[in-house]
Amino acid sequence: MISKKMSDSLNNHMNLELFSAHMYLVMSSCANDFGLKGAANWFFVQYREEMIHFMKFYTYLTDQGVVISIPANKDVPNKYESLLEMLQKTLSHEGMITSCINELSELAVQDKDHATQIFLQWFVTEQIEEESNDRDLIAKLKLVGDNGHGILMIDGEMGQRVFIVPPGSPLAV
Ligand code: OFO
Repeated sequence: MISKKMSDSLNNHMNLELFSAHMYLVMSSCANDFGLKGAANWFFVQYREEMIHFMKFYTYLTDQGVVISIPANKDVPNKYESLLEMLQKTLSHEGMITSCINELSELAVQDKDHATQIFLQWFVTEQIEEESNDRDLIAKLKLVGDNGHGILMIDGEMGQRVFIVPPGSPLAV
C-alpha cells in the first residue's frame, strides 16, 4: 500500500511522461517538415520510449490499487527554428524530468516506501542516459553550425536509432 501523497505524486509524474511522449511526437513531425528524416525517426523512437515510461507508471499505480487520473492535455509546442533548438529544449525538458524523479525518490525514502524506491531506480538510471544522448547531439550540432552537409551527417546518424522495448516493460505503441 502506498501513501496518498506518494500515489498523487506518481500520478502527476505519469502525466508528465505522457506530455513528454506528445512533445517528442510533435518534434518528430517538425523534423520531418525540415526535411530531416533521420531526426524525425530519432524523435519518433523517443516518443515510443516515453510511452513505455508512461505505461510503467500506469502499471505500477494500478498494481498498487490506485485508480489513475489523466487531466485534459496541455498544449504541446509545435514551433521550432532548428534541430539544435529542438535538442536544447529536449535536454532542458529531460533535466526537469530528472529533478522530478529525484523528488519522487526522496519522497519514497521519507515514506519508507521500499517498493516505490525500487520502482524508481530504473528511471534514475534512464535519465542519465537520456541527458547524455541529448548532450552528445547538441555538441555535434554546435560543431557543424550551419553547415548543411554536417547537419545531414548527424541526421543520418539519428536515423539509425531503433526502438527497443526494455525487458519486462508493459507494451506501448
Ligand atoms: Fe525522457 O524520460 Fe521519460 O520523460
